[in-house]
Amino acid sequence: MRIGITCYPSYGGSGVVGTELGMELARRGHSVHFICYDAPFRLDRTQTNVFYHEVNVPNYPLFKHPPYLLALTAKMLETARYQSLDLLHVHYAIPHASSACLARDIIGGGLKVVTTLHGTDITLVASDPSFRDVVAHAINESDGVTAVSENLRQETLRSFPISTDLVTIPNFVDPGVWVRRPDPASRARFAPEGEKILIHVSNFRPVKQAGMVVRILAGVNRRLPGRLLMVGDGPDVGLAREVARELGVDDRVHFLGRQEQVVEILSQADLFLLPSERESFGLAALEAMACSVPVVASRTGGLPEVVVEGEAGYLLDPQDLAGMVEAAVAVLADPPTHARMAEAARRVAVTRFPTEKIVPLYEAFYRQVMR
Ligand code: GMT
Repeated sequence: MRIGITCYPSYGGSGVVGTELGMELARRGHSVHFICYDAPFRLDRTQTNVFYHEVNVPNYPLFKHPPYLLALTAKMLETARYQSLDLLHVHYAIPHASSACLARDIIGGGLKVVTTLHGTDITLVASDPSFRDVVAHAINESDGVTAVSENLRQETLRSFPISTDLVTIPNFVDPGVWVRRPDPASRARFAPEGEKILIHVSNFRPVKQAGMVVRILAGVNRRLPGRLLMVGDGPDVGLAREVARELGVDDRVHFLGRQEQVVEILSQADLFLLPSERESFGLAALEAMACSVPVVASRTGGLPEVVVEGEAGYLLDPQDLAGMVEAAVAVLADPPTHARMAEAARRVAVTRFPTEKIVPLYEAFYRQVMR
């Protein structure tokens, strides 16, 4: 098939999923054309069957806001025409699905649109009443729509006037890439012998509760010595630093910023923390699990579909700080419990969410949409 993929190229789960999916489809022989305003950060542009088409947004003194939606539509149209695309697969409804539907309507038949909903496009952005009908229209006008968890599928059906089928296709992880590679020298750089390593990876948006992550570390530290690695960047890094200073644990929290080699860092960690207010799936938790890192997270959104409770970790109410501290200590303080959960985390990740099982679901879905 000849497939156009649009996703946000910056750090964020939906961009990662769109990019990894496109590269895997290319490995499977499809021609994959990325249509984005920048090259996605995980994209290998030298890979066979992978092409990149940059969206150039015109600027003119009259425009207070550059017309991204229309620039994207124009690039989709051009790419679909000259590369004879069969379908456009857009990740994140806003505004990608609207652009794709418009491009298809201009072409007038043949081209299909598949939209994948990732979460905040539905739960946060689209809950603004003025966006609601626009997003619902883009979903209803798509030729096929997927959601990354059953919870997100249900929530979309509850919150929007949807007249089309939504199919759940979960996110995935490559078990050969995301695998624990212990390295005592690297571990020693983060924590002295005998101390536990907790880790959080995110874009530090308010929904991730980065301050709460630091509070959990402080609570754990009252019971056993531990360090916290904060990987990623975003608006709440400053807040998390402030909480660390207030609680007197700033020398125990390492802000590592954006990292390319996340597997290496996860491989040294003992516990992953994700106390988000909402999380439609929790790709970062899945990647940690694949690296045999148990998870303490919020019981919210799609997380219960990923982190099997009591096996791969523990889930608590997003505001239950004491409960999260207790759960973290329960995993960290007892080596047999930790070993059992680390093993289960890896097993769940590689048996339920491996690339080789999930990507064929997208291929089958494309075939169904094309029919
Ligand atoms: O987490 C974010 O704020 C970014 C967002 C995105 O679209 O990049 O992530 C969403 O999509 C990911 C990939 O499907 C999911 O793993 C995340 O759970 C989801 N984030 C939220 O629902 C908050």
